[in-house]
Amino acid sequence: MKVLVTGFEPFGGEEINPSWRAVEALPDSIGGAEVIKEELPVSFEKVRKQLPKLIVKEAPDVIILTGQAGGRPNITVERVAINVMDSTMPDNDGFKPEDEPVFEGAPDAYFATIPIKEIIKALRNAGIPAAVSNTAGTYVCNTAMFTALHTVAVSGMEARAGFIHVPFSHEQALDKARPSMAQETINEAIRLAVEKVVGTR
Ligand code: PCA
Repeated sequence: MKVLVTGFEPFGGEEINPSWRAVEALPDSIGGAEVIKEELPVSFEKVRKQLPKLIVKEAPDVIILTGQAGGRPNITVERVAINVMDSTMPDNDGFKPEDEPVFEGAPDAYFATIPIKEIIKALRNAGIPAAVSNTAGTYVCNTAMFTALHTVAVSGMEARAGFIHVPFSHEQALDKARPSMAQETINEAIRLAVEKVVGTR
């Protein structure tokens, strides 16, 4: 079995992105599955172009995308991706789409195909605060989740795919008065999530 796990580069003036830090720290094999790690650009355009190529090239059985949701206090497993790009904050290319589809003519939405409740249970059992999120927003993370699920759907692959948002790490929140989580805990959450998905059919 092969698992593709992605994190994002920093954005919004941050020096790090705890999602990529967590992915980088993953072992190369989890639960007997090979782990492929990739850092994605915070770019609507590049994600829509590069992620489908990466998925087709690697042909993974499982795709777990991760990103930073600064301001959320817990690990959130996304339920749904919508066919919308809408942002007041420019991406790292300076692009600010308004009410545009991720892919013209694609379905309005896709549900995650990873077992979101099982992942949350596993995290809570390990003492890590986690919950379902019913929106991945309309910024680059939602676009990445939508792109992955759409790529799997149109290419007739069997891969299961989903998205996990992580809070700011403590390092990022030192001067922010915003919720944050230890990077080690974020790392453990992503590792446990991968292990859970690999272990369920
Ligand atoms: N979080 C952003 C994009 C990249 C990231 O890590 C988001 O939630 O859309």
